[in-house]
Amino acid sequence: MKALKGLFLPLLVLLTAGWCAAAAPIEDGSRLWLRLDTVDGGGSTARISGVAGVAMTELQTYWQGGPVVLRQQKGLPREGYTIRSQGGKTVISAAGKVGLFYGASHLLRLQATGQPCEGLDISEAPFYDLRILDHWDNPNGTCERGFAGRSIFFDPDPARIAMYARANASVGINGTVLNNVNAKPEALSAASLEKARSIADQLRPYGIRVYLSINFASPIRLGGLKTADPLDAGVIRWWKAKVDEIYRLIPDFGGFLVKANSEGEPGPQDFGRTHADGANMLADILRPHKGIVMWRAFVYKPQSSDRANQACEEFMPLDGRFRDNVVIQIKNGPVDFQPREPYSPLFTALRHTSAMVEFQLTQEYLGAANHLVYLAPLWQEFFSFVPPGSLRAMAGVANIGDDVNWCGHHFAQANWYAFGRTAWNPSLTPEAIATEWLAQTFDLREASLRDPLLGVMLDSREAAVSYMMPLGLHHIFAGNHHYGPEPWYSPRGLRADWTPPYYHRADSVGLGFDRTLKGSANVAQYPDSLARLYNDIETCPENLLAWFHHVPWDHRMKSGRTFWDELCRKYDEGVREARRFLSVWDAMEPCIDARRFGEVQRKLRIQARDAVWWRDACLLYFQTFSQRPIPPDVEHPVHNLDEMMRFKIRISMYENPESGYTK
Ligand code: GCV
Repeated sequence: MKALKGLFLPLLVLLTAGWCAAAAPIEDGSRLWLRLDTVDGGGSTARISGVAGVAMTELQTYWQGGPVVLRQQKGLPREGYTIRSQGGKTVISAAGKVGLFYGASHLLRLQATGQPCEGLDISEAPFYDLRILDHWDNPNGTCERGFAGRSIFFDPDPARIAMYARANASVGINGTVLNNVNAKPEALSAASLEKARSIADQLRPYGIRVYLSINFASPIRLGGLKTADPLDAGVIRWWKAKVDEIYRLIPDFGGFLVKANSEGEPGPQDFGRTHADGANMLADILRPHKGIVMWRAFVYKPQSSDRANQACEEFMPLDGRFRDNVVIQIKNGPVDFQPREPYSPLFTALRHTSAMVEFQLTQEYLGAANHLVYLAPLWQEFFSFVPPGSLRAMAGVANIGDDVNWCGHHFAQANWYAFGRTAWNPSLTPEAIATEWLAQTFDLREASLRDPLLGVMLDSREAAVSYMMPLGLHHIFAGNHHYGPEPWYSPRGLRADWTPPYYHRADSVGLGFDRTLKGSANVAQYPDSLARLYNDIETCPENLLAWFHHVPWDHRMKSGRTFWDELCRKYDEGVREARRFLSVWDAMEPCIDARRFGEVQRKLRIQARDAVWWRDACLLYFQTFSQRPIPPDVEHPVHNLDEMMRFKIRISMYENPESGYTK
């Protein structure tokens, strides 16, 4: 079917190209999905009446339709809104100005996506109260795992920050953590706080609250104290004074995000205390200001037998011991934002503690800003196991930088957009969100033009899993930067859980990490029905097989093929998909402005090339263990394993990928 689509698509697009805007003007992507033309001055002011504020400005600038009334109305949910067509007018009602902006954005979205703007009777309220972007931005302006340039907060450009605020609020994002979870103590210095105040002032009209990541040892490293023990009176006084200082500057400050006792960051355990001791100390100080603590559960130590077990091991004994203004922020999977992981069992294990999910928008493990990978299907997969209602909030590690197109790849903007829309309403389908985004971002409203690209977006995550690490493989990335494949990476002396062999465990018997009851018993952290399913190699979902099992090379798959043959096919399928994405895009040329078309095309070529590199590296390397031939109907590797193993990817190669990977 896909092959057929590949054949007919270019023809179809050419036939329908007449519907595309002829010779679309050059665009650089800086307007994101907010590309409506501005309304000519006159008249518009009179058409928009009611409550003054950002909603009114937005409508005055972009709304092309009839009169709109903005009305404040008691009794509606705090950030919700209604939109009703009444007597020739459109009435947007909300409890406050932020709700009015959300309503105005929705009306403009209807306009931009070509939907009816009359006969409206809409009532909306956000599913989560907290819809937060976590920036991993450093004080020196770099962004950890950022692939879209430097931090927009380093030397903030007011016009850029205003656009950032509009964009976030247009999809309902209402919080932003300004700095990296690997936080420097100076994040709380007077100068940093003054900068945070200025950003907070610019974001406030759009309903976005500012949060900060903190370094748990700040009382020592910034305050000059001898300890950061959370039960020490002097330490508590120091934090209280610091929190008071913050709230004097930022009265609606949201609270702290904390990475403690993880990957070398300081934490309460350094002083013989627990995560709960640390989190509660901060929570008590923040409470009078209505601030919260987001305490991360991303913890693992080198000595443990299975990294995937550790969050439950550390946090379950503390269940019920956290204050109610503490939320445990848990990555969607138990290891680390891999292309596919099962959900983190901590979500279903915690019973008496608030939890929020942390997704990663920046594509640390998904081809950086070079690969088109639409993430909403990954989030939907997560929500099929962890009901949205069991969580208090949703956070996403931002993929935003000072690149002109904000995210490094035009399609990475879709992940920012989809994050906001999903946090607003997790029951929106990835398809519905992508459809909205394509209409707004590329003016693709005609189904015949849009659908092939929509298909690419929806298939892109599965394709990346296939060409990177199918069938439950995980963390076989190149050391440190996580861009390309290095399943062999294992420098002497490096802790084992920072090397791919720890995760894939390839040997002459098979491939994969035994997490069954006979192995690390990770399956036991899941509810019984899932534990049973995952524990048995015959019932374990095949897309997680090597996650939970050490799978024999000749294990019979549902297709009737051996595991080895299936692995070969999956890798090859990923390569074919990446090539298909490129051909779909190539056929879109008549419909897309030249600059964005060329930029995306270059990235898709890189993606297709990288997919071959992944397939070749992994299959040739695993073949040294399997000792089995690559099936004849699978495209054979074009690279040589020794050369690939000798070759060291340098960061410049994925930041400037056109320099190429080969010697
Ligand atoms: C911010 C992974 C990433 C780190 C990141 C860490 C975390 O280990 O590689 O860059 O640090 O996760 O989420 O804390």
